[in-house]
Amino acid sequence: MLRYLTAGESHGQALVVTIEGLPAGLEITVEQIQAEMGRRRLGYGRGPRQRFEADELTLIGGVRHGRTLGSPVAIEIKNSEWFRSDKWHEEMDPAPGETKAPLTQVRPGHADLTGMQKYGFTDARDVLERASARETAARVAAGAIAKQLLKPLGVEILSHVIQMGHVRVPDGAARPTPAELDRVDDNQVRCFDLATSEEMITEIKACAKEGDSLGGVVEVLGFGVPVGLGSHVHWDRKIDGMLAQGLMSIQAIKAVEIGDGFDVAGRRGSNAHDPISWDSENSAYRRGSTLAGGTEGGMTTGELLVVRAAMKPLATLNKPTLETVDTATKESGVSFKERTDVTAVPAMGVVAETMVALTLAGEAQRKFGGDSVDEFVRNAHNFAATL
Ligand code: EPS
Repeated sequence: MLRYLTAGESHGQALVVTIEGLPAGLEITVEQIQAEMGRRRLGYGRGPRQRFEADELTLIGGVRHGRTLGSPVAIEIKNSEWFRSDKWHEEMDPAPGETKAPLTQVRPGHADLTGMQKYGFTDARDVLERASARETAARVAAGAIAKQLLKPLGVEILSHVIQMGHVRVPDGAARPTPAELDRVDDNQVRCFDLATSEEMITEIKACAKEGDSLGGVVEVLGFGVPVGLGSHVHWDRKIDGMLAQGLMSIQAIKAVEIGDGFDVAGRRGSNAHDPISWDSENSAYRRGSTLAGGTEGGMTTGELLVVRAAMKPLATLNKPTLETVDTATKESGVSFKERTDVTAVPAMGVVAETMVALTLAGEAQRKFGGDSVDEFVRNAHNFAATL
């Protein structure tokens, strides 16, 4: 079983992540992890912070001479923001004391108000520092390792943006393959459809001008996923449920779709399922379409995994207009101005890949087991040979 835990606040000194349950002998380097983390900073529409956050990381446990030891892997990611000014040293100081500038005007749509009520805080910063999507940097570090574990099984995971605000790629547009991932990452909005990506950028520019924010939808694709991850036997072992939980846990995600979930709901049964055939050349069963998104009965089918995640427009606006209340005075006003991104949808795709990778890697570990990577891969190959 793969477990991971992140800690750290957006403007604190660092983020940390501990990953437990990795087999020994997995090749890991700082550069590999750094490359994935760099992908998370991509995307037109991010705020100024992404330009100076270097996501400088240190492997502080579980890896020796470029290989995992089977012990927990611990990673620290410094927050460049902390080192840039004294402001955050004072604001986020762990030593006893108090802030001179509590935030009391809560942002609608953010965790601020409910978090303050739940934890008994009078300063929204006590909530928003942890609720911030900065935390996903630590997840992506863990996800880079999960991808590395899936690699010898032949699994590759990628994402692309299919909707930005109201601008959506046309139905039936081509999907990128792993060989085309660079083309996606090179695109300013990580959209594979060039014409649509230009419309998306126009929309972001228009939105930025008005100090507003944009949500959107990403599609995550899993190539080479083994048959039989997850299980039909218990509600909490169903792979689609686990994928949905992983994706819904990403900041600002409000909906998850497996395959063509919402479209399929409106079809007749005779037209809503992926037909099965026998491919005698490769001695394998095939599905003729991807309506089910590569899962049936809570298990992966071995076909292309297709999952989508919808992100709401960020609740922090560069030009606040949303009505809210000051929690100290109970007077109404507009929510406070905080430096922010116009949209984080392109970056969210990389985080969504991470959550899919961590979910699949965890289930692959559960199914194939093994204390070393060799044993894990051998078990997977032995299973595949029985199909
Ligand atoms: C975020 C607001 C912005 C983002 C941040 C998440 O940060 P700041 O307010 O410090 O400029 O840039 O994202 C990251 C720092 C990151 O690494 O993704 C928010 O409110 O969630």
